[in-house]
Amino acid sequence: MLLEGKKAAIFGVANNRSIAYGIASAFKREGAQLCFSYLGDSLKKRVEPICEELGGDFTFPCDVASDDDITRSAEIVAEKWGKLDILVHSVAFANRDDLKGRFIDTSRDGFKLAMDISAYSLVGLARAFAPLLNPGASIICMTYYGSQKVITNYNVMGVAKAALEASVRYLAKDFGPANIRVNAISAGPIRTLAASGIGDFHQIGSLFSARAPLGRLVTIEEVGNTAAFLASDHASAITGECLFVDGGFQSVAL
Ligand code: NAD
Ligand code: 0WE
Repeated sequence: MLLEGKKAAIFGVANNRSIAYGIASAFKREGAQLCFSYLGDSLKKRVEPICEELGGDFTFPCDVASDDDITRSAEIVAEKWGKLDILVHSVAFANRDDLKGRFIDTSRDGFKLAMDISAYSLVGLARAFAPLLNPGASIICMTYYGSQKVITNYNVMGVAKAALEASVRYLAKDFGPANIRVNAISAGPIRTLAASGIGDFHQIGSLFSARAPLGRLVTIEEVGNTAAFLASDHASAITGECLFVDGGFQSVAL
């Protein structure tokens, strides 16, 4: 087992279709101990059964928009476990109205919100959890190709993901001397809660499958297996990197 004896904190499970659920399942299979954050009381009811199903140790509330919540999360994990080996950030949010129409119409507040929840939160979590992270620890976040090329309607989320990917590189530099690695996984489109909140997923899926060398969508299990590798000691020289789990889509132009 790849992750035996490692402790992982997972941010971003909403239900059993979440990418974070696929990651947590792979971690569990590889022998990691798990804990889960949830956003608000409505998600607590969903995340607690998932924590039980996956044999997790505990859950805790965290709205990543709140510095107090982030600080408290690190305190809870420190009280329960002392140290941590893996931190998974699988969180993003923008106003629904900003994920359609023209990017130019993004308001200052909409821009700030997307950047705060989807990019800054990685920096805030990394700083709060830094004192807990063991040498060899791994921080992993989720990104999307709309950060690098224009994907219709992804708009302000593309800008926020570009900031997230740059943050991964700067965090990797800061954490390197402590032998802590920071990486992103760029997943192809997956029908999750966040993806069904957008208009025509069916069309995005068809266009994606038609271009991707593997000719199909990717699964949360495949993202989970990649995350398990990145979190493991087999990836001990990989940091500041963005790994595509996209069936090769990103490598094809026409
Ligand atoms: P999801 O809806 O299952 O997960 C998104 C999570 O973000 C939810 O658990 C939600 O509670 C959490 N969240 C939102 N605002 C928050 C806040 N203020 N504080 C704490 N948590 C908050 O959807 P998903 O597709 O699994 O998304 C997970 C990550 O994967 C996101 O970063 C997303 O951008 C990324 N991603 C998704 C796809 C896709 O096609 N689904 C592709 C590539 C990358
Ligand atoms: O990162 C994402 C989704 C992020 C997201 C989704 C929502 C929907 C509901 C952020 N905020 C919200 N806010 C809501 O109110 N993905 C990679 C999935 C996704 O989103 C798209 C996509 C794909 C793929 C938006 C436009 C076009 C394609």
